[in-house]
Amino acid sequence: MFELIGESFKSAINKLRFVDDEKALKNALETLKKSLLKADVHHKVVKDLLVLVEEDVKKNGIGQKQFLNALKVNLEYILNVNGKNQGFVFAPKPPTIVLMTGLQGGGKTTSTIKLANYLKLRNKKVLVAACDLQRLAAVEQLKQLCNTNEIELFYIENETNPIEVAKKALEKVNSSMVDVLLVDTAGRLAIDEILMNELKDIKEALNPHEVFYVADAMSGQDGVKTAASFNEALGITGVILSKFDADTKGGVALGIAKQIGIPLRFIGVGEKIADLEIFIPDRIVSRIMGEGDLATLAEKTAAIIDEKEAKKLNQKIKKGEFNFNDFLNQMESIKKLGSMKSLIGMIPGLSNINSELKDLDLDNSKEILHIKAMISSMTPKERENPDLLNNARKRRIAEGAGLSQIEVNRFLKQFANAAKLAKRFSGKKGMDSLMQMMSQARRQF
Ligand SMILES: Nc1nc2c(ncn2[C@@H]2O[C@H](COP(=O)(O)OP(=O)(O)O)[C@@H](O)[C@H]2O)c(=O)[nH]1
Ligand SMILES: [Mg+2]
Repeated sequence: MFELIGESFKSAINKLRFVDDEKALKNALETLKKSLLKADVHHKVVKDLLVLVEEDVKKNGIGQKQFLNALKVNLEYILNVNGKNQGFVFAPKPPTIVLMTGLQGGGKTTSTIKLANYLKLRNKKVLVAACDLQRLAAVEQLKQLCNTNEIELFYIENETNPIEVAKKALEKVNSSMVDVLLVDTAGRLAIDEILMNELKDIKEALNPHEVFYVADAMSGQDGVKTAASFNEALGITGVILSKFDADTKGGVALGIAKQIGIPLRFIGVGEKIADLEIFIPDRIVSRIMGEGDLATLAEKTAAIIDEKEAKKLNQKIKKGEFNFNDFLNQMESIKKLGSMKSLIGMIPGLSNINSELKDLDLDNSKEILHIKAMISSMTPKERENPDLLNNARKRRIAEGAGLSQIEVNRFLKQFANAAKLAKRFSGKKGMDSLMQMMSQARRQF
């Protein structure tokens, strides 16, 4: 997610070969400055960060370790806005009311659905309110998104006044057991008074706990300026940075909190519903430094794993009964965690893993499409029991999937190996074996 910035830190630190070398420190700071500016971090934020890092290093002695520490501590400081919320914060008493704002096309509706999904996975009851009545297709877009993702939507057919919809949605959540109300609103191509007045009226009607501004990462520093204007006119409590996947530089994410005094709360990293990352400064710093982020990974995993199902699966694995249906189910679960790229970045030591695995797209990878084709060519009995697959059956499956027998055999062999490996991990010494495998993997990459 922050590859460029992570790289620039590494190259700055590498300038410090010898301890107590003032010239090397200057060099390292200069390298850092150049690369941060190139990554589109605002120049004032860069300057502040450099002054802090230099002070700390001089105080603690010039060296790589000190430089790294100073960078970590002060980066976290820069990303924090003291006293303000981090990540998603629930109101002391439900329902939590969240108003989503931003320019047209910035990613409000997409982020609203992603947030609804994020909360749903954490067992919260969510209601989305359709208050964008500017674009004809906006309500339709929400209906479709909510429908496919099983999210409850509140809308009023043929209503033209978004404030009415907001009021009625509020009445509804106040009289039912809804945990979070997410209110999607209309945007404009640029800030205008009519839009701001509409938003102010909606805000007054709702009295929301949070007002999120959705900023398009691709608009760079312009996006930061617009966020600041929204903050002045309306008062916002958090920023969601969308389309971060399309922004190779990443600097806006480092500067925005400091620049506008409002914390960055979430980052959108793709068009799919799972492509939303929670932004918590210390965790992000750890990821940038290539140290992983196990806290977020554990949270994500806990949110999608049904404990009962997990136990059942573990029993099956132990008995060597893991079958093709389980495999497909597992794949679906992994998809809910988000992209491979972001998952790998969360595992300590794996951030340098080769990019092939990082770019693995579970929906579109050729291998996975092949595997799915093979499994769909199996009979229900075969899916339940991999041992049934004799040569005649394998031939039939290959034909059905449009693949060669060699490919089918290769997959079945891999599957058997994976099942064996999983069996080993499911035992008492599972964790030890896993650690062993991880350290082997680390040496390979
Ligand atoms: N790649 C990518 N595209 C996104 C992201 N968020 C939104 N989009 C796309 O941006 C476009 C506009 O998004 P939308 O939510 O309709 O914007 P709105 O007008 O602010 O509601 C859509 O095509 C989305 O698929 C993101 O995080 N990554
Ligand atoms: Mg929209």
